[in-house]
Amino acid sequence: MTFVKAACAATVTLLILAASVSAGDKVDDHGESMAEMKMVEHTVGDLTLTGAFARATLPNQPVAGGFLRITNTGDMDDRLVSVSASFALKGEVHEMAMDGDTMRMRKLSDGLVIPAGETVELQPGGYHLMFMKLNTPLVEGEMVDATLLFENAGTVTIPLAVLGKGAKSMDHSEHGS
Ligand SMILES: [Cu+2]
Repeated sequence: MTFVKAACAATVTLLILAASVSAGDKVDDHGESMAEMKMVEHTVGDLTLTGAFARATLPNQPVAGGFLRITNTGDMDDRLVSVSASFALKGEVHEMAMDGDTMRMRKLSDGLVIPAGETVELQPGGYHLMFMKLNTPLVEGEMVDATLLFENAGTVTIPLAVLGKGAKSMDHSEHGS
């Protein structure tokens, strides 16, 4: 499972980068570079969201995945209930799970719990945002907004950096530039 190890290494790097950003930093314009995006964090209630990205899509590709890290600094569990975006008619929260010998994704009907004091990764091969019935392709290098609804923290709209089709985390963005 070399992929898992690689993902963990990326997590450590990103957490170090994230730690250098003061808690009050909020970036609302979409002009930041990809390098700066790695350090951007958005806060809503007790939640801190970092490293948000989506994968570029081919024309007519009906779905796209979205990924980010969610840290709950509070002492109460929260729950990612739903996701929406203007570029897709429908958004869902998905997980990957074994179905017999096959890895499949499926909708988390009850949402994704973000336990108090913990960090949950939405990453390729695991939990992810699923954007369906896209009305426009996602183009590498662009930024797109997605709106997340949390049970306690409420609603937050964050920019997703659109990375290459094989991107596994924000850490891989340098390879395309
Ligand atoms: Cu999915």
